[in-house]
Amino acid sequence: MEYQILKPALNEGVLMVTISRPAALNALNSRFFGEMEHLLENEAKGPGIRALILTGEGKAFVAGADIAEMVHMSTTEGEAFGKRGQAVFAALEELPYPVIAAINGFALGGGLELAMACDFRIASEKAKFGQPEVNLGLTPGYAGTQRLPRLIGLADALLLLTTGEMIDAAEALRLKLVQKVVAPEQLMDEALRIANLIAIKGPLAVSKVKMLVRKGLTMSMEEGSALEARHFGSLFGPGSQGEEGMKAFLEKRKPEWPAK
Ligand code: CO8
Repeated sequence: MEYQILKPALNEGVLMVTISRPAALNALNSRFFGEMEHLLENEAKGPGIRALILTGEGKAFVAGADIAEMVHMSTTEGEAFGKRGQAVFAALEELPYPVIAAINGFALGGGLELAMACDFRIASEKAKFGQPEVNLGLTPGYAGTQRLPRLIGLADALLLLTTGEMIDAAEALRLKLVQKVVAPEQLMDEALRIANLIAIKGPLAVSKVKMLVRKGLTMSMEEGSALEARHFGSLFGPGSQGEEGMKAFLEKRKPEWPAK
């Protein structure tokens, strides 16, 4: 597929994906979803990928779903557009390695929903956040009503969702909607620094940590702990990544991770 909106670039195990439709503030249209579906099935599944960074070109990360495309949709089309986006964001969330949103500017509506489907969010001091759907007579449609309260709690989520108010990066940090705020010129360096830190760790361990934490949130303490014990055990044994990591420590050298 020839990409028109996404710009993927792979460098030392880190897949950087830039959303580039700056004339419409990177608003999410059908073309975007088609390209993202393709990227998630192809580039993102490439061997050796340890982290993905998602960012936007220009003054927006993403200013929402494309209002010009949505305005004429019927009930059925609106529901289908929402479900397609939900499936794409869920597939992004389920990638077997961390996904980092590097939020350079506006992250509004579907744009904030996209950022929330990432594992963590690093923001520029210039970034702005909001769920302004109610201004348009809409609700969020890409699981924003579900992810926002899970990330920042019930009342703060309802406040943002019902007022549609835009907040700045400092307020987003206070709400723990983002994990770090940096100067605009440091944004990509910081996102890359974190991705590179992850990229040298035990790949299976990182992947399992992500899965265990995410799955565990839907389980009881007992079920989650049992799942953890099973996966912990699976990292031991001859030729395992756990054995290599522990041996490397004892032999005072860097690990060379085996494939499994
Ligand atoms: N969709 C389409 N085009 C957009 C969008 C958008 N979401 N946001 C901005 N644009 C376009 C503008 O129309 C404008 O185009 P043009 O130059 O052709 O007039 C261009 O981008 C630049 O925008 P502005 O001139 O408005 O730039 P400003 O710097 O003055 O303002 C803002 C920036 C504040 C971000 C402003 O553009 C804005 O308010 N945008 C809309 C934000 C918004 O309401 N987002 C939520 C959209 S709804 C949504 O995301 C629902 C998700 C779930 C969908 C479920 C499927 C059914």
